[in-house]
Amino acid sequence: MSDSADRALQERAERVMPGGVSSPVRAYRATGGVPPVIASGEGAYVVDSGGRRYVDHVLAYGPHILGHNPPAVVQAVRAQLDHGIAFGATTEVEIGLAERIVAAVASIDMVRFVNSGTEAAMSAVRLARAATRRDLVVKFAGGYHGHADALLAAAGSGVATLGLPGSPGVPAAAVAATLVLPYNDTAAVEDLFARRGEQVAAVIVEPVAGNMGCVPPVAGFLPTLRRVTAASGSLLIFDEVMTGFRLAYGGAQSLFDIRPDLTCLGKVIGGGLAVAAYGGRRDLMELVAPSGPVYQAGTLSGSPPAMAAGCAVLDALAGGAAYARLEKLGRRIEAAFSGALGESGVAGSVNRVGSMVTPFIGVTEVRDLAGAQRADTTAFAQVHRAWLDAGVFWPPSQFEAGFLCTAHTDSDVDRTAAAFAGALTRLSASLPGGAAAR
Ligand code: KE4
Repeated sequence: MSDSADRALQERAERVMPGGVSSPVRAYRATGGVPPVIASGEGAYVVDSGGRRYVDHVLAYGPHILGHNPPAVVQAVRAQLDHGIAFGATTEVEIGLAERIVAAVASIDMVRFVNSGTEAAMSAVRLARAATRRDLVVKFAGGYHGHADALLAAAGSGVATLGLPGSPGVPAAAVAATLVLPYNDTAAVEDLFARRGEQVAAVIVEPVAGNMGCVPPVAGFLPTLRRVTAASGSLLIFDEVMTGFRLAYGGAQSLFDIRPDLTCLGKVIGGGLAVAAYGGRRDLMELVAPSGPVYQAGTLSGSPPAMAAGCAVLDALAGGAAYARLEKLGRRIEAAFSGALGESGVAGSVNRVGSMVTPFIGVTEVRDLAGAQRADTTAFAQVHRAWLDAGVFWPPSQFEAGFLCTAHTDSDVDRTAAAFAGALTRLSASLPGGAAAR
């Protein structure tokens, strides 16, 4: 679509929705330009309102691991719609998705469906605080667990800092019991638990971070979290809203052989419909109302069409072939991005785990938020513009992960990489010595 037509729609949107969007990242404030207004999706592609087609690496920020509108998922949702949309009662399809999740994720004995990752994370934290009768929750700078007040804690200065409100409207009291540590800082975790472990209700962590760009855990980080929480009577919560069923059928936890006490899920388990969940040890989950006193509820939790979508997606993933394909595509795009950086002379690095990938521009190693923030976001914005011009739809922020799906082909990946390489060549020419490593 022409920028002018997109701009007209964007102006219409901005009159009635803050920033013209239903979620901030979609407004392209970090990269500039006019966000395409998307009309449809099919397989690995989206089409904007003017009919222009893009290779899609946003994939709705993770859900579409099979690509858009996979026939089996559409058929399952359509069949469910013929029976009704929502009943305020348990349905067999809901039981079916719960059984699939329990069978797939070793640490999950029971699961509760909610409607967003935010709800999943806030409920898991409430449950952990109730189960341990402690208030202190530890999260990591750059970790995103939705926008519930207690988890919208920004990292203050220093290493282990009490959370600062991450947004106006979040009262200091709401984050007073939220401690923020640097991701991958095993020493800081050891030090905190040596001093205050008995006060910690839970640690909540993305086992592979995806919200500061893709940042894998360093060796020893996750095992240390498991050890110190178990030793101090704290709980370990894996926020697998993004990684769950994306990195492996058993979640990232199966890749790293860690059994958290609670797990948050979302995105993939709903196939693009509004589904998330939290689950874990039976003794903990049976504290959740109505089995126990920990209150949590939701009008549309367990929405039958969404449950049907989730069952169809998990059935398509269960055989494992999808992950082999995603790993092959992931290796291809990672090698192409790294090669392009090397050939261009522009400093940068590529972080990837499975089908989550982020090329960082201007910084040669990213293992935490401070590292990610050293990236050259102006240069990234130029790369993002080049992707859009080349018909590639990539998350509009250096601090987001790009995604692959089973519908991507080698030539789709090559096209994305070629546009990346072209942008770097232009960058290298414009920045003496390329984007200097910082
Ligand atoms: P939602 O409330 O947006 O469904 O999920 C929150 C959430 C929780 N945990 C993790 C690990 C997440 O990645 C998310 C949401 N992810 C972002 C992508 N960075 C959603 C995109 C958006 O906010 O529009």
